[in-house]
Amino acid sequence: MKIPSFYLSIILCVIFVFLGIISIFFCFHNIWNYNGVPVSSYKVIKVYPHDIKSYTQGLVFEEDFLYEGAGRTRRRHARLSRVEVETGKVLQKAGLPRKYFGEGIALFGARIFQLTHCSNIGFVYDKKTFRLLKTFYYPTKGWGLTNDRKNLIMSDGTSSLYFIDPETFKKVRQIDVYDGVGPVRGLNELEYINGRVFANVLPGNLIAIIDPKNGKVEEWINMSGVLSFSDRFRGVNILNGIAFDAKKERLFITGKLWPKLFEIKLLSWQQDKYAYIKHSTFNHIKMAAQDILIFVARPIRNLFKNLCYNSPI
Ligand SMILES: [Ca+2]
Repeated sequence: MKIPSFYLSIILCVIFVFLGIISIFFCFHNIWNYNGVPVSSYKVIKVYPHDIKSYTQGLVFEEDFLYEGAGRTRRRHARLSRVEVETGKVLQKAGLPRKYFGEGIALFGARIFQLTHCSNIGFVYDKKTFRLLKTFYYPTKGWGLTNDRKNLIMSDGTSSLYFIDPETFKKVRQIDVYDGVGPVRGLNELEYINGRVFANVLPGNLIAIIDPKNGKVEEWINMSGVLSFSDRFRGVNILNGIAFDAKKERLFITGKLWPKLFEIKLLSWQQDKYAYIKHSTFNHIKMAAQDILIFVARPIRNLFKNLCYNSPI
């Protein structure tokens, strides 16, 4: 039987519309829910300068200043810095010996604690003078660090968070972090905010908001699109700095070698559906466009780099 071309066109149109709807659904289905957990978006409130040579591994805010722990790079030792927020200017610093790769930091009373990646050794400094007071041992890798006013809370790149006594450095307890699917591995930089642990998860652009009593991820923040195309093109690394100004309720975000520090406001799907859809959809489209541009532009840039390198001039 021969199907008339008119009806064939109608059938094809219906199939294409159906496939289009399915594609859109799969593109955006995890905007407001990921692994069975609600996803929040964000809005940038203010942008501040950030040291592009700082391989950020830990970030804390206290009494008008940011404290930043940075890892070792080819040209720089790992270090601890006190930074002016508005200008990004380093006001005070302490370097680690070359053999150590600096990781997460936490402030506790008059002391600053800093982890190292694979050396099983942490450093304790006087907060005012940055004088080294002592070192301490831990058996795991060191990634992120924060505190809940009682214990230090530490991550090691797995799905575990360790609660450590800041006087004896003994483990008090341990929780395993999970979402609706299973364990959440790659927990990295941490920040304790209003009774919850914020942790960025490696790899990706997601920050987990964790209940420290049981390890349950209550919410995700999708940080996609926070860096512009030109900023991402500089060879920046991942998001890895979360700090909170409790007095003014300012949430700061930055990353390894990022040129900017962002003050952001969370946009919850439950609280403001319109703002959430507007911002998260825009950020997803911006991120996808940036990825395509970078995918196309990088080989072209590398080609010109090689031409310059081979030039006799
Ligand atoms: Ca932090």
